[in-house]
Amino acid sequence: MFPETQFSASFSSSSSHPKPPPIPILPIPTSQQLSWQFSEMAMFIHFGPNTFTDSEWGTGRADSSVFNPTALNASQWVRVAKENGFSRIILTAKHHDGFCLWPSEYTDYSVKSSPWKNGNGDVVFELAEAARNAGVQLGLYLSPWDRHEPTYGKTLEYNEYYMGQMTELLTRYGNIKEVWLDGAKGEGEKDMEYLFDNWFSLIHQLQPEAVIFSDAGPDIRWVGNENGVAGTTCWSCFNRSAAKIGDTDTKYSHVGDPYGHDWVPAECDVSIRPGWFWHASQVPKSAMTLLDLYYKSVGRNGLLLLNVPPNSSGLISDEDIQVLREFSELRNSIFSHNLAKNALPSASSTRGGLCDSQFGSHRVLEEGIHAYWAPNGNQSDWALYLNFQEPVTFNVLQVQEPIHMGQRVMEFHLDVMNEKGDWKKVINGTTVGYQRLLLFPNVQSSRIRLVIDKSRADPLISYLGIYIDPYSNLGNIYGTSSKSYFKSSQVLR
Ligand code: FUL
Repeated sequence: MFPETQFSASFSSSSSHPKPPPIPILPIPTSQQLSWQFSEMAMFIHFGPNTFTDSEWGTGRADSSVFNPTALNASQWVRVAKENGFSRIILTAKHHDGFCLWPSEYTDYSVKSSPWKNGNGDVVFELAEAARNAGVQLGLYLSPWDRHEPTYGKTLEYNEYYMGQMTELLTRYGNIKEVWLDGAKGEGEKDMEYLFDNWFSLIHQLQPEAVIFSDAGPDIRWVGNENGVAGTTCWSCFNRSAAKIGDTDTKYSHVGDPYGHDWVPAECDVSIRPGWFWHASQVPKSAMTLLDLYYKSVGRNGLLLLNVPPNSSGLISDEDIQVLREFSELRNSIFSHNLAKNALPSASSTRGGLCDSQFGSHRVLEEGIHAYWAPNGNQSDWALYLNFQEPVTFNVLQVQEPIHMGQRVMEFHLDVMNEKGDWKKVINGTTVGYQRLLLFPNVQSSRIRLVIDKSRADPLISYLGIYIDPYSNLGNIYGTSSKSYFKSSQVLR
């Protein structure tokens, strides 16, 4: 397989018009799903009576008087999110204990019966305002399982109650970008039929820009674990009909489905601490652990939803902020400089021929997914080459597909040319999707190529990046271990 040259390239017909883009392969994302995917990382905020009672699944019997944060500041939550690369923030407006962080008309079990601000406070309002001012997107979690509400278990009454609360949340607080719900429920709890179709239609009607997350979509799916890790193969294609909220086949959710008819990408939720709610006895994960999770979620075509629970004073704790800063510094230090930036790209073929600049290989060095390289049709060999003037050393590969055209790549590998002029395989991958990051021992070369071995349709590649990550210690390709620059929670100091 050789890159095309002026002589081998097939030119488009005599027409003076440029070749149009290829046909997208279905399913493709909606504009709301694309906007969700571009946000890459969201911050989850678990906050409520559990924060004060040292519990995770509140019984719904804790007195409202326990909810009394002394220094709640939603602007601090938003600032921490924004400064550290989270463009979306999702709040537990109501968790399983049924306590509402906004003054719902349909229950007294809420902030209005708490001592906080003498019952005049509204956490959802404060967060919505802070997020709007900072340009951070807002999402809300309204737990279906409600251990306080007496109508829970009665189909009509509770569904009316839930939809009434949903309507309050989606009509009072401006633009909501994500509605989060799940099928979580303790064993032996009351049976309950949720009228999901009615809920989903209402949500989309009231907030047309929102995506709905649950174990089974409809818009965004749970990745199948609470460790923040997507499958090494991770399709955004999925069959909604094969998944059921509260009774998911987690293996199916983890990997997705190359034959799926629906576009339902994976969201990877995980907490910075062992629990979802804040507990005085728990400490945050290290920045290196978060970096590892980043590779395994954002780097596997998912969105990382990282929970950072405020403490009982109503603020995100200093030690969590410190870790988030270090995590952010690590990402900036690795990813702010694409070593491929000045390389000379070429390809096995170009849609419309070499003279067609719209789909040329140089497109893979333009940021974003809208410009992309496309091969000529009816090819069986697909490869992108990067030539460097000097040998480069790297250990991270980034590949992106223009997912608005559908997810295509099924298998690929990266080769580097050695000193003898032979291609040597560095790493294999399966799916790419919005973004694939692969970490491997250091390699050095002045010629590399990305080969697409299998694809659902002509593969399209929108971005190629190579980077050096000196912190994740994998050694180099010659087997000697590279120097570790990092000690737990002491990054870049
Ligand atoms: C689960 C809940 O049961 C946990 O408490 C937490 O909210 C997690 C994000 O979702 O389903």
